[in-house]
Amino acid sequence: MQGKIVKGIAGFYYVNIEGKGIFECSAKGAFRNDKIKPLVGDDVTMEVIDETGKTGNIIKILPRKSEMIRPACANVDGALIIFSVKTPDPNFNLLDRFLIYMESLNIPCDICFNKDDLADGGELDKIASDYSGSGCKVMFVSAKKKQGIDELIKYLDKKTTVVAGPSGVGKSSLINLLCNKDIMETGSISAKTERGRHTTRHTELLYIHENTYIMDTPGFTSLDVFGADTDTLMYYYKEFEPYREKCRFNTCVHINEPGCAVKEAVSEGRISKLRYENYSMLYNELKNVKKW
Ligand SMILES: Nc1nc2c(ncn2[C@@H]2O[C@H](COP(=O)(O)OP(=O)(O)OP(=O)(O)O)[C@@H](O)[C@H]2O)c(=O)[nH]1
Ligand SMILES: [Mg+2]
Ligand SMILES: [Zn+2]
Repeated sequence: MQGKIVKGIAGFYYVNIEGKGIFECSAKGAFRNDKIKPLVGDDVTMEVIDETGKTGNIIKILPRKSEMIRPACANVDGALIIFSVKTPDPNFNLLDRFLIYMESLNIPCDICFNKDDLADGGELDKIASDYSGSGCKVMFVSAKKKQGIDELIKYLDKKTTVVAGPSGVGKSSLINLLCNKDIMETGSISAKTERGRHTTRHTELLYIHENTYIMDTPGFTSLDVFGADTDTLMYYYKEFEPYREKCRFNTCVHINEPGCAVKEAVSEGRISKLRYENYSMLYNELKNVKKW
């Protein structure tokens, strides 16, 4: 039997077998000697001990395609960063940090903006245009109005996708719709603070349909700029690419240098001002880190 580990709790692994459901398994297999610890997302072979009681034993961990540390998950195909267009307002600087983090791990990353029922067309167009050069697909959905859910399901098809985003943007609400049941606990936002209630605490892979899984993660509120330094940060901004070679100095980091083609493109509206300001903010932050 082959299956996928969807959850690990206290030495037990929960393995989903296509068409049969989830089996509680111990891991007494030979791989114990190989110093490999089973991870959520691992594809495994297992023997069924009790078909009705749904227990089993993991025999072997199949070779991993990839391994992600935070959150811990094997065989992740992609990340979907979820933000809301309102309540809470998007923190685009945080969004860029997520994108940089995922790209530094070589995980393909796209963006889903939820709560599009709360914003007008102009606001949505602005966001779409700001991220049109980022290399990420940008989707707009509403969990409340159940809009865009079919498109999301198509997007996720046959992949294992990790979902990340700040607290309160509606990650769990969307996942409940995608899985067609109330699995994830959702929280209401306090009107005063506009902050979510941090309802998601552990990581678990949820089965959507054949070979299609999604992982909810607890909301992040801040994140270090992983994977980038002052020399490499610019490469995470794909929209700079057509201009980079045209700067007067080939060492240009597009901050204060004269004759900078990137800055010129920003002032002419060919590169999003918001994205450039994020770049410049993160650059200065990294520069200060280096000084320590
Ligand atoms: N207006 C509107 N509200 C939504 C939408 N989706 C979710 N909400 C509300 O937003 C609040 C937070 O939703 P959750 O799904 O718990 O958010 P989360 O991202 O899982 O939050 P954490 O688990 O804290 O990270 C809840 O009150 C939801 O009812 C939407 O599309 N539109
Ligand atoms: Mg949640
Ligand atoms: Zn430049």
